[in-house]
Amino acid sequence: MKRREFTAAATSALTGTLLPWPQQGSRSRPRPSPSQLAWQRDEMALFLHFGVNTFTDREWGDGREDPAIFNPVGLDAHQWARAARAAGARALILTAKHHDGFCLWPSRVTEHSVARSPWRGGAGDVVREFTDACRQAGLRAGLYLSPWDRNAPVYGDSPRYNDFYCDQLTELLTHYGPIAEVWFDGANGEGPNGRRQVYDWPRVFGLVRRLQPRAVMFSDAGPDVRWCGNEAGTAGDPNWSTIDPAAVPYPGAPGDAVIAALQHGDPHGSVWRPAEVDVSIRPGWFHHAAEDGQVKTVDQLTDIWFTSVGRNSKLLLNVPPTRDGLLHATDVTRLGALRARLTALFAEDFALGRRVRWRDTGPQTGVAEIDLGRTVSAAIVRLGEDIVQGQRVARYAVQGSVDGSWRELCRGTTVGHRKLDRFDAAPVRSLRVTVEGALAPLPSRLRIGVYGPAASAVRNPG
Ligand code: FUL
Repeated sequence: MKRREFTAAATSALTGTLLPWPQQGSRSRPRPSPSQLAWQRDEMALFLHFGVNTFTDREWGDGREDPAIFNPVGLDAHQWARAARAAGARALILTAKHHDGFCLWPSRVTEHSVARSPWRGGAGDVVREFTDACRQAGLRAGLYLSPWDRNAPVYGDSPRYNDFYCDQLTELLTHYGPIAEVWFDGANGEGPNGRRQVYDWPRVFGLVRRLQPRAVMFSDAGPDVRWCGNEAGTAGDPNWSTIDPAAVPYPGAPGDAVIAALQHGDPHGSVWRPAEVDVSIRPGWFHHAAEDGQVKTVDQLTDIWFTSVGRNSKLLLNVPPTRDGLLHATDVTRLGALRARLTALFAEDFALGRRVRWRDTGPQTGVAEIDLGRTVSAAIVRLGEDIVQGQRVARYAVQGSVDGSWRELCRGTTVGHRKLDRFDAAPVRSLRVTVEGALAPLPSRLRIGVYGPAASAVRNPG
């Protein structure tokens, strides 16, 4: 499908128009690799933006920062890991190097690093403390290595910088044990010599694959996990985990069609490349004391959960360490409160253990009915496909009834790993889920859960 056709299809799906879904052999549908599957099943990771910007109060450093400013005297990576666990996150990603080029580990190919800072007498290594703490806490560790480097003199001198960048990647991927995710952002500005770099992405991707074959690589262009197209916490709807690789040719590729492809994926895409939703708990990515009063509320974070994890994405929630090297108390409390809210919301699945009666209504459509055994107040429906087999559902509707007269509770497009719908609380005794369209026959039934309204769930965390 060409880009324009895809955009039209996505728009049409958004407005609810019936789309003629072409039949495809189920064998030809892309499926996730074991690493992509593990990545998605984690559902949430924390993102840690930390570096010289933490000390200059900036979001983007210019590469001329003095390493002497980096001195997070109270740094305790175990505190980061504890907060991640309390939030229910299963992985953490650290900015080993941001655009300013300052390395949080003692890189051998530059002096612009922790080795020139007063922290731990110049003998410290944040990447080491971070990866050790993750491992001890049973969390997966990921690293962000900004391709854009405003300090490296060879930046813009393309072959030399590509060597330099691959040397840094090699250090990170060979000295710190298993790395679960390597994060490439799309920013690509000028270096200190005013020149722009031409990155050698095939070489970079090949190197990661060789050194850490189990790691997933994130970028606009994957290859394993794609950016969702915004930093607001919102995946697209629909959201296919498949995409046409030609739609986003390289990280940072501009244009509305690129953003649409990142948001929605492509039902006919030839590769499995699910979306990751990166968003900060604060206005900025780095910690700024002036933003301590602007930490997102539990309601806002819960909304983000529904528009990310609840739309077949993984949530990468940024929680930046302060100059002390610790997560701020407000952020830590908020993370714990988010987990408590989610636990309360999903405490009781009224459909659990109830018999699901499926009826095929066509080669790719079907209806499920569940008698809940009693009348409940329903407010959330959770659907899930067995994505080991790929993603197929394109359109569905959910109805509820108390006495045989059905009323629609919600409807939607894609499902994938997890789809969450909220609606005004309604009394429901029987639930009906109709798959109105799918790309291919469903290899297995949808997982269906139904939950009560937020207010009562919070009052009775159960
Ligand atoms: C972007 C960067 O420019 C921001 O500073 C931040 O790191 C964000 C996650 O990625 O490309």
